[in-house]
Amino acid sequence: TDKVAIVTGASRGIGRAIALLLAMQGAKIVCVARSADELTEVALKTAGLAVPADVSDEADAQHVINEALRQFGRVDILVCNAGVGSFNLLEHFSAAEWDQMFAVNVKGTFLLCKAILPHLKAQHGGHIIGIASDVARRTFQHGAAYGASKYAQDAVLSTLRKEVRSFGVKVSTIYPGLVDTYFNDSKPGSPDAEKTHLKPADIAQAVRYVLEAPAHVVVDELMIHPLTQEW
Ligand code: NJP
Repeated sequence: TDKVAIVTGASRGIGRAIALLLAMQGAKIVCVARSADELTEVALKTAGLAVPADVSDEADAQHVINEALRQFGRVDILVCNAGVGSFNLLEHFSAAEWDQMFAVNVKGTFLLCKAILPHLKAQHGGHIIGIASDVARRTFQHGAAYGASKYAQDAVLSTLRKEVRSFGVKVSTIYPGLVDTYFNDSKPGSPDAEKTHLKPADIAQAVRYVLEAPAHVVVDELMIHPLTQEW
């Protein structure tokens, strides 16, 4: 493939694995996250472009699209993966934590999609992939803010799917269970995680599967869990 793919949250975890796999398949990658050093390392590994940006900032989101188009002349794939989560009883959440989760997970997805859409519509094709969460489909204790943000992100993506299909643009949403990453200040790589968590590369394979659907097929939703996870 000679496609151009923007991957948000590419500095580590799931986004990094997606960037590496798509690059191995020949795609040109635009790596987006706030941490410039880690991003540069991933951009080097993928022979791609690093665009440090905060996805929750409207000017930054537009800058990402402008840089991608300036460098590569087109964009085919947008992976909205950047996300944050913290967990607590509802009464212990600060309003600032609530705002941060909605800013990155919901507004970040909205802003990147909004900025890329004129381009995808004009070229009459493209694929937006959202990394949501299985908690967009269930609630659990300590998950009020994160869960609410993932329900909202899911609503943004499934609304968009209906708005853009007639322009030849696909929207696919992936709903992972537990994945062994730096999410919520975790340290990936513990021996236990082998059984209890998916690997970032498992989600990258799911993205690949979704992207490989024939032109007339769209995978709307894909739920993926470790075999050991009850949900
Ligand atoms: O987490 P982590 P994951 N602007 O912490 C970036 C979902 N998910 O890979 O900006 C731009 O290793 C951050 O980069 P930096 C989850 O909700 C996960 O697990 O440099 N980028 C880093 O690259 C999320 O949507 C699990 O700090 C921003 C990346 O996001 C997605 O998977 C389960 C940013 C986070 O990497 C990837 O998370 C599930 C901003 N403002 C869904 N803020 C799971 N791990 O178990 C953060 O169901 N980033």
